[in-house]
Amino acid sequence: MDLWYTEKHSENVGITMKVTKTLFSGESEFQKLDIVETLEYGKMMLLDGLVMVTERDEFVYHDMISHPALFTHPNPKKVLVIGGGDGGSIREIMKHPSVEQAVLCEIDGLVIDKSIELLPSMACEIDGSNPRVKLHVDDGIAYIREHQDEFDVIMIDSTDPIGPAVGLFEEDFYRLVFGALKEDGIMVAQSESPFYHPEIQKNMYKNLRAVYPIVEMYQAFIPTYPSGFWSFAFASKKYHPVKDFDRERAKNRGFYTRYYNEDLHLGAFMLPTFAKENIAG
Ligand code: AG3
Repeated sequence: MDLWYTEKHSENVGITMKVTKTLFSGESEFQKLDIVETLEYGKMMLLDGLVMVTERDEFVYHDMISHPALFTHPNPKKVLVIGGGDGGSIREIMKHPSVEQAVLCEIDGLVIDKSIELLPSMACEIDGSNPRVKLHVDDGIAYIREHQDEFDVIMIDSTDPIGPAVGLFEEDFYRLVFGALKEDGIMVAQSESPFYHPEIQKNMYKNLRAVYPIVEMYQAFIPTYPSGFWSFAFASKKYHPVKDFDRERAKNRGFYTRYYNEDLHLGAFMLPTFAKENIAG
């Protein structure tokens, strides 16, 4: 029997992958979680039926949610990830020797547990083996409220703005994140597909601009997400991701990144016209 999984990207379009095995299928109090084995993309995690990560292309997302901010900030020491229970973002953050502590605040403990069990290539730094990493199973909004003026970089590694993630796209939340950052802090958030989600983007960037003096969008190629053309929001109190970028420092980073590099850092902030239009002020 052939088994295929489809995530619908619009009413009439979707992405389909051949599945060889279901490794886990269950439900937490927040959402439905499935981890399956696919033929071409390795293991794949779905939340409420939406593709979160696959082993084959997660390197793109996790490089790009973490390294642009960590190479723009001159000395990131304390980093917070909201969401990101698969651990991929923390894995990349841990490559930066300046980082003394990374905190993962994920609302759903089931996502963390199953990632440690079934996705060790991503969860390798959240399995308790790294003393620089702290885990909190908690609502990100509640956590941020109690940790003001603390972080150099905060990453919002969320799902789409439906279900438990809705609040992570709102102005009030961005204001709380602003407060949780030190005076030169940077926030990054996954910001959906410029091709399929212009309305979400318009709203999200408007909300960010109401709070941060520097707001830029950058892009990455992620084949298993809607349209493959994905984006991130860079919101900052002081440092500009292009003007304040130290190319030499990124070039001499001393660790391997399969997607990110010092040229791409700059290139990623160059946007096609339609994407600029989505978020025009
Ligand atoms: N974050 C998921 C981005 C949204 C994907 N959307 C979709 N497939 N419709 C992934 C978390 C990885 N750490």
